[in-house]
Formats: sequence, C-alpha cells, structure tokens
Amino acid sequence: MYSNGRRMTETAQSHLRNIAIVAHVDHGKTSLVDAMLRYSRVFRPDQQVDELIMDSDPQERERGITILAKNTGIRYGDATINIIDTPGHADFSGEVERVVNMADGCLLVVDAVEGPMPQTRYVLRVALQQGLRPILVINKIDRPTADVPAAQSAVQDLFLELATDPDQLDFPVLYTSARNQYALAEETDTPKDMGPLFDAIVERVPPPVADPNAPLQMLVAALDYDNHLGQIAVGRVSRGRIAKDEQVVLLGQDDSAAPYRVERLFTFRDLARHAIESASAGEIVALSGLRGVRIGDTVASPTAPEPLERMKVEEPTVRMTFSVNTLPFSGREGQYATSRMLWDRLQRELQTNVALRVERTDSADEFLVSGRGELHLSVLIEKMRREGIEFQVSRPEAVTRVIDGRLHEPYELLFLETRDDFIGPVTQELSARLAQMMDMQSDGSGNVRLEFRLPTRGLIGFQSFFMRAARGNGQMSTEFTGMEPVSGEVKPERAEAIVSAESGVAVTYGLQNAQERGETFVEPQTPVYQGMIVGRHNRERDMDLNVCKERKMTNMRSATQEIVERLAPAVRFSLEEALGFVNDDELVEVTPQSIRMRKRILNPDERYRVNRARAKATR
Ligand SMILES: Nc1nc2c(ncn2[C@@H]2O[C@H](COP(=O)(O)OP(=O)(O)OP(=O)(O)O)[C@@H](O)[C@H]2O)c(=O)[nH]1
Ligand SMILES: [Mg+2]
Repeated sequence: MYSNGRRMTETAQSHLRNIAIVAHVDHGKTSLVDAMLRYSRVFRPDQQVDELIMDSDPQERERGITILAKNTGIRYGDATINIIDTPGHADFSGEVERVVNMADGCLLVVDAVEGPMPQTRYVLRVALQQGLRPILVINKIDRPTADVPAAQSAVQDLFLELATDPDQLDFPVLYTSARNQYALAEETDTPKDMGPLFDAIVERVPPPVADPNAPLQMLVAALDYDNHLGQIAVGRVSRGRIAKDEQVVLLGQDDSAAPYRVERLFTFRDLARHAIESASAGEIVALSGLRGVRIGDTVASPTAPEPLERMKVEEPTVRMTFSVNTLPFSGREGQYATSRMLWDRLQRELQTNVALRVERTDSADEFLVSGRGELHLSVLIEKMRREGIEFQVSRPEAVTRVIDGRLHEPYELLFLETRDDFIGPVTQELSARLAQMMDMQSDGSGNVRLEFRLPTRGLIGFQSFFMRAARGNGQMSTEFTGMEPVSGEVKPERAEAIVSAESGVAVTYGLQNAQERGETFVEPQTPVYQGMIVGRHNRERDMDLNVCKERKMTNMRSATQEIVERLAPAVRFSLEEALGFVNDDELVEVTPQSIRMRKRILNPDERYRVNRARAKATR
C-alpha cells in the first residue's frame, strides 16, 4: 500500500501549487481570484457570475472587504493550484498569520496607483518570514493614473528591506488588471487573458516538498461548518498521508489528545469541496469527524502523536467588555443571553478567531474581549447580533502592558488619503488625540497623503470622525509599530450626552426641548428608558431631560398657535459610531434590532452621587 502510495504521491505533488494572495486592503486580491476562477472556466461563459465571489460572508459583502481568509482550488492544465485569499485590512492580520503555513508561494498584489501601503509591508514580512516564494503582481494597470514603474521600484525597496533569503529577491513580476481579467508577463505585452499569471505560478512557485511516508501530521488552519457533517477542519498535510475512515488523534491545547475517525475527506475544487478517499503530504484538505477541534490543533497519526507548533499570532491592541444586557428592555428584541450563554458563545468564537482573546473579569456578567483593532471587535459584535443575541459592550480601549515596571501602550502609524480641504479639521482632531504628523504629500491636484504617529488610544473612534469630516473622500490605514510608555491625555472633542430622565415613550414636545440643547438620537414614539442616551448636548456636561414630556394642554389657545411642531430628524449612529461616542461611564446596548447607548448607572440621583464621590476621591 505505502510503496504504491509513494509513487502516486510524488506525481501528485509535482502538479500541486499552494499559494496565498496577500496585499494591502482593496488592492484587488479577491478580484484577482475572481479572474483566475473565470479563466479556469468554473463558470460557463454565458453564466451570470457575482463579483468578488470569495467574499461570501454577508458582512464582507456589505463592508466591501474580505474578513476571513478562504481556500479554493483551481485546475490549470495538469496542475492544481490551491489559492488562499486573505484580508488586507490590518484588523484582520491574524487571518494572514493563520493561513500562511499552508502555502509555498504568495502573490503579493500591489495597486499600480497607490504603490505599496502599510499593510503591503506587513503581509510581505509575514510571507517572507514563512519562507514563501513571492510573485509580485502589479494590479489595476488599467487605471488612468497607474504609475507602474514607481509602484514596482517602491516594492523592490521593500523586498530588499524584508527578504530573509537572497532567493526571495529573484521574483517574477506580473502586470494585471483583475477587473478586465488579463495578466501580462511584460508591461508592453498585448492584453489577452490570465494565462501568464498561471504560467508564472506553475513555473516559479515550488511544488510542496514533504515526506509522504512519515506518520501523518496536519496543522488545522481553518474551520468550516456544515449542517450535515458538523465541524470541518482544514489544513495542509505536512507529513504522511490521510485517508477516509482512518483513525487519527487530535492534539489540542494543553497537551490534550483525543482519538477520532476521519469521517469524510475533501479537497477544494473551484468553489466546492470535492470528496476524496485519501491525500498525501503537501495537499490542502478538509475533513469531518473531529469534535471540539480548534485552529492550531494538530491532526496526527496515533503511532506518532507529535504536535506541530501552533501558528504565531500577534498580541491584541484593543479591548472592550462584553456583558449581559441588564436593561429594562432586555429580551424584547432578541434572545436574552445569560452570562453562561455569552461566555459559551465567546469561547466558540475562539475556535476560529485566532487573534481574539477572552478573559473573565471580577463580575460574573462581564467579559474582557481583546482584538487587533476596533473593526476586528465590531465585526464580531455585528455577527453576534445577527445571530439574535442581545448584550452590551463598553467603549474600546487600548491594551496596556507593564514592561520593566512601566505602563506601556500600543502605538501606530496612521496613513490618510483625502482632499486637501479636509486637512484642517483632520489635523486638529488628531492633535487632540496625541498624534504627531510625520509626513504630508500633495499631488498638486487636491489630493493629499498624510502620515501620523499616535497611540492606539488616540485612534479609537477616529475612523467615524474621519469618514464624517471628509464626507467619504478619504481612506485610512494603520500599522502597529510597537509598545511605548504611556504619556499624555487624549481629549477627544465630544460634546456630552442628553440622557432620558424617565422611562416611557419619547414625544415630539420632549424631543423639541432636547433639540434646543443639541441633537437627538430617537424619533417620536420610540420607547426610551431612564438613563438611555437620547441625544448629544451642546455643552460639556451631561444633561438629564424628560423626552417623554407632553405639552401642557391647559391653555388651548397657545397650544393651537404652536401646532406646527418642527423637529429635526434623529441622528442615527452605526455600531462603530456608537462605540466611538460612548464614554467610560456608558455602554452600547446591542440587540438584533437596535443599537442604543446608555449610562452605566441608569438612575440619575445615584449617578450624580457616584460621580461626586469619585470627583472628591481624585481631588
Ligand atoms: N480599475 C481596477 N479596479 C480593480 C482592479 N482589481 C480590483 N479592482 C477594484 O478594487 C476594489 C477592491 O477590490 P477587491 O478585490 O475587493 O480587493 P481586495 O484586495 O480583495 O480587498 P480586501 O480583501 O478587503 O483587502 C474593487 O472595487 C475592485 O473592483 C483592477 O484591476 N482594475
Ligand atoms: Mg478581498
């Protein structure tokens, strides 16, 4: 069996290529996978095909970004090319760290207009440290403002800086338009199809080299779920063979080892899983039958249960609490989650969300959840709310750490692209957030690129501000640079809250009163509770106000005179905006239907008593 298997394996490996696609956000990774899938004729020519087919998660479609790394397998001639599409947003860097171990090569995609950006450097470093053979793909060459030579030479500098092995400097360069579905080996070639990119992959990425006769070892790099099969573990067989019905052991965290049978085995072909009987070292497979499996576990032969090293994932930078909904409305709009249910749900998330951390706190109803940025956490919040769960979260804060006896906090570089009309308000806001400007470049036609250095603490809530301030004419990205001693105080310009003084139903008259003092967040006829934040006060202090108060109707004449009641429409916050708005003494209440903000202490008298006591204590 083995001698036979060995010959078969060697042939199979030489036909196999495993590549990861990495880049800065929006440089065209998923579009490139679309173009490759189309070229390999997954879709019949006359078939209508969705764009960004790999971005299958609803939040990926809505937000227009890739959130989860995903696999597909494409046939090209005799070759099978396993492709791993990864996210380019810095908050999902953990996804890149999770999957690079499955690849032997990578396509580094760079936008021909933007050139290398912060996350280009980050993902290239991760890929090169893993020893991947790179192919540089200069994409979007169809864009009128493309500057291919500039982009290419900037990436070349990056390679010189980051290569861990001189061989990595000898990389092919392809020029592509993923949108128009062509790739060129030379910039001056005539556009035809994606063939040149496939040829480069087959010629330049080495096939997987591994021993198919050693005892089985496979690192679980991804998890999937199937209603019939249950949990599906995905990984690259790094040693030996794996077969359907075979006995394996699952080596988990804390040295646990549990025996299982491989119930079903698959490879990836196009957009589907393709059932197979066996696979050998070098192949990327999916298997069912393992229970309680986590990413980072090893599937091994019972004869040699040796775990592989778990993938290295960097530390979180941002954290917030997730807590049980303690509000008067709890359970009305969603499934009321007990602390046990919330804890279990967060534990389940840890099975796949490798860069996430969850800890208990002093309170049984509150958990500390840490991730790689606000978006990393808000995507999780949104996912849980769509599952029907109700809960509350706190304002995000930077994760601090004591190093050599001193409190340190994360620092980041912030890169902004916007129109020069917005430089003023943006730099003013950033200086209140402890940012230092490092660089500013104008292109002469009104576009500007700005670079700042600031603590992660100052960055919290900035994205919402920036999007509003630049009226959508902006892009931002960040790069974590390291931990530095804490200094300075962030003073974001937040006006304070208008807080509902009563529980009841907001009415026009009450909201009009509120609008004389600021903006309001609720429409008339909205149920409100005492302690709920219903508006933004113009002054720098909170105000409790009864928005349920009706006009006194005793004087009929004056009431009819003022019958024309003017009310500005309510300001609606997205989840991210709400997270950026709340202070430490407030929470965001999340239900499947609503995002509300509240004071932690609902009762105004009690709240003022506590605040006074606190102010006294710090004096
Ligand atoms: N003009 C032009 N636009 C492109 C090209 N490739 C991608 N785009 C556009 O660029 C945007 C981002 O493309 P995606 O493929 O989602 O980028 P991505 O790298 O997968 O983004 P993330 O996964 O979120 O990091 C989309 O609007 C694409 O239509 C191209 O070759 N030419
Ligand atoms: Mg993508």
